[in-house]
Amino acid sequence: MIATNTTSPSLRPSPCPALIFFFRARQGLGLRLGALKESAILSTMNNHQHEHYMSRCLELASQGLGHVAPNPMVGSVIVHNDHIIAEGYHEKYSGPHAERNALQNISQPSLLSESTLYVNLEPCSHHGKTPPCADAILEAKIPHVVVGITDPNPLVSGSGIQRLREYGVNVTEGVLEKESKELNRRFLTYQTKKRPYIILKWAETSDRFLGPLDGQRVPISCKESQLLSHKWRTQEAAILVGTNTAELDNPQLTARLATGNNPLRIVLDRSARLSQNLALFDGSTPTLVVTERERSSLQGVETLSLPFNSSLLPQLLTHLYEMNIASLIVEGGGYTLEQFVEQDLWDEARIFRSSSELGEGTRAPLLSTKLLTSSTSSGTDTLAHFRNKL
Ligand code: AOF
Ligand code: ZN
Repeated sequence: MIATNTTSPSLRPSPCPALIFFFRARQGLGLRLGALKESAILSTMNNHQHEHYMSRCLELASQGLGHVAPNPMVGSVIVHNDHIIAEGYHEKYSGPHAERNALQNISQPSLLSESTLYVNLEPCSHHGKTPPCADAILEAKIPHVVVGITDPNPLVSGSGIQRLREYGVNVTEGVLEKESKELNRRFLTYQTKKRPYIILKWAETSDRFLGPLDGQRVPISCKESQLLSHKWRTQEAAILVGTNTAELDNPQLTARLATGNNPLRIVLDRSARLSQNLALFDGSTPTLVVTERERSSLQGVETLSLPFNSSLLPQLLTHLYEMNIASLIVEGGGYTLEQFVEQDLWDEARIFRSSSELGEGTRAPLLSTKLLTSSTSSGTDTLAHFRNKL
């Protein structure tokens, strides 16, 4: 759905000094000429062009994956006469936002007053780690802004668009809305559900076992799938396993086969029984131990004490939200994955299915085939992708 505004002149906010200057400059003849230019620009822009430039925003934004969380991935392009004259994206957490980066890259500032700025997320209106993007747009005198989706962050939540409109900027909303939501599904879940976006990941045999009954570690997925799962680790803020997996598989849970950041390692250790010698406690990257005990004797780890009852996972997820962790990948084992599935605490599942058979073993969790969204190949494995209802 695409919506374009009309401004409400009765609602004038109290502007900052820079905006007063801009606002005065737009009074009288200047404003009328500006309005003429705006309508000429708008009439020549069609939906197809809007989608074309918005898809470039999404492409730019996606480069922020693994670098900007818990912030959203945002890209922006500035268009003059159907040509991109500047681009930018939110490159790293606490760095400048997409719109400011695009404005920074402009070589002919005189064109801004006849240009359209595209951005896949509503420009912000709050002073966070950076000043409001809506003000930067107003100061640049850009007459038309095209937005993908509104920002659910309660500090913004429509007020960025409202601010632009109040100062006479024409705002078109909802361009590539579905695609914009898809790209920022982690951020949207984190902001609206107050918990990280949860991805379940496992590898199963063709007869749907995770491994043999004796808990021995048997490689199931192929090399390509392993490389892919390391790449996935660089894209999420945290990775979680249960006690048995930590003990029997002794995983490192790092992204060592890929280029990028390691996620925070989280291990459930109800009775604080895990040994200091495990790879998870090698200090190479931070680990959080969740236990029922008041403290654990493990060195060099953070401990979180929670009751291991039916509210363990919701409580843990709330803690992770408070730690600014916007996404979590759960890599096993069977019991832990099952808990997330049973409590319907998952958003996405990525399952590698190999051609090998085990005959017996630990059963893989079962997801409704109605939730299967794609089935592709990954080396010699099949990668099944599931999405939980939104
Ligand atoms: C935008 N453009 O590129 C991004 C936005 O602490 P800060 O200043 O970085 O603000 C973070 C919030 O700003 C974030 O939660 C989201 O609401 C918005 N992110 N907004 O206009 C951007 N990254
Ligand atoms: Zn911003």
